[in-house]
Amino acid sequence: MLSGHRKQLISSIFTAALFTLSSQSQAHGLEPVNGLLTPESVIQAADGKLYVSEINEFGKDGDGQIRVIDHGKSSILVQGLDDPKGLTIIGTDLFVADKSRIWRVPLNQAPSKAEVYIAATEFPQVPQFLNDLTADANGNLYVSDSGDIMGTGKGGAIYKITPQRKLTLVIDGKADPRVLAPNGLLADAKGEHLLIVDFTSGVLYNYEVAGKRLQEVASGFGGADGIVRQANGTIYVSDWKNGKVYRVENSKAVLLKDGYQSAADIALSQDDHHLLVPDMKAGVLDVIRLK
Ligand SMILES: [Ca+2]
Ligand SMILES: [Ca+2]
Repeated sequence: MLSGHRKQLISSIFTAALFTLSSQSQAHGLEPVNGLLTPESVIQAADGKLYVSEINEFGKDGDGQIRVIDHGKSSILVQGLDDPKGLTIIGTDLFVADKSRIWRVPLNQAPSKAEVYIAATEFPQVPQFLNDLTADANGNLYVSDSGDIMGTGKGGAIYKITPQRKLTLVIDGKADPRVLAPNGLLADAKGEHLLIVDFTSGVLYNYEVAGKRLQEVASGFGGADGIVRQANGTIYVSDWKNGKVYRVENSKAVLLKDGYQSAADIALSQDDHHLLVPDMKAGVLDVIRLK
């Protein structure tokens, strides 16, 4: 038999454990967020903070910004950007693709300041629509230029930028006519393969960098936007045009969730089991629990 005192102690330990569990899930801030200003992309840092790129008015320069959501508390990290889109983190630096240039925002400095990392003139041709960013484990950045995405739907390219800031063309429509308006990118750790989704064709490709081989993985992703891959290998792709998110299964697009106005550049949470979906036109960041 337990004494009354002991029972009470055990019960408070149990309560404390429950409280810790619930505050840990809140600590990740993984609740849907409303009132965002045309959010395009999201990323969760190792410390749990969420960074969201906000285009604000599309085509208007200077009103774009990066929002940070820390334990559910929202604030503006940097302002004065144009139409910021893809985000990636290397070490303590946040990189942002913004129309024709790439910004670097050191996250270990306060107040935060965006500096131009790669200017428009450093590309072999001035980018028309820089879109997604990804990084490999060696610190190389990859960026997609979706070209004339809103017009002819082609003219895109993908570039690689080394940690020494050397920029090279990876692939474009001249090298392979299937490259139309590349949008979502995902590099593997060694930078040997790139997953690419094309906004115009809705096709998901695997690009073998050394062999320069572009292979179709699956199709039917509509106005394909973001790509992520869970640790177990499952790939998810968002469809901006049709407001849907798909899982890739046996080389097929299998619907995971629909009903968004425009499912933009998705991200995985640090725990690998939540999909973060910026619904650009709705101004909402949604959270989908994954298996
Ligand atoms: Ca803008
Ligand atoms: Ca995108």
